[in-house]
Amino acid sequence: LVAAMEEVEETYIMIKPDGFQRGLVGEIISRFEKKGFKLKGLKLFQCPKELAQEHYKDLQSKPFFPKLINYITSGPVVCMAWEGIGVVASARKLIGVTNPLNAEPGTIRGDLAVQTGRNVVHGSDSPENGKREIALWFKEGELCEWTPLLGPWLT
Ligand code: RTP
Repeated sequence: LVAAMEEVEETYIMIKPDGFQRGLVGEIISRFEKKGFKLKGLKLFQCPKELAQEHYKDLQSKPFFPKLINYITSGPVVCMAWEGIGVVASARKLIGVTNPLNAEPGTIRGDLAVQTGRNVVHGSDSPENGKREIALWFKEGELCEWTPLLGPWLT
């Protein structure tokens, strides 16, 4: 378990349309930057319906699926790829649980959101889904491989 937690991983983080419209982009990115994770991809993007459906395909039988697709495609999202040791689970902790009313203060959803259907940010739930989602949302050439010049704490 300890070894698994020390793996370098990638996760797909997305600021949803409500987070973007509310002007929370800087605040949300800051939390991942300050934690010490490494940003490898970043873009503002109007998501087509087909992509939203593919991203959330595991939820397609849920009653809220059509609403979820309308929500995610209602305006621009901010797509991000983050890398780091244990970044998948750590990002989920930083984000907080799905229902913002149950999310701990100090988490993004706990501090900044109220409704499950407007919970401002997405984070991959496993390293496999991190890879899958980054490949789904980013094209080749949109990700940046870079070496930190400031010190080893960023690697
Ligand atoms: P996400 O994938 O967005 O990071 O969210 P999550 O893992 O915390 O939650 P998940 O169960 O995968 O649900 C995905 C998103 O669907 C919306 N949702 N609405 N009952 C509802 O109306 C409902 N349940 C889920 C939320 O936006 C949730 O983040």
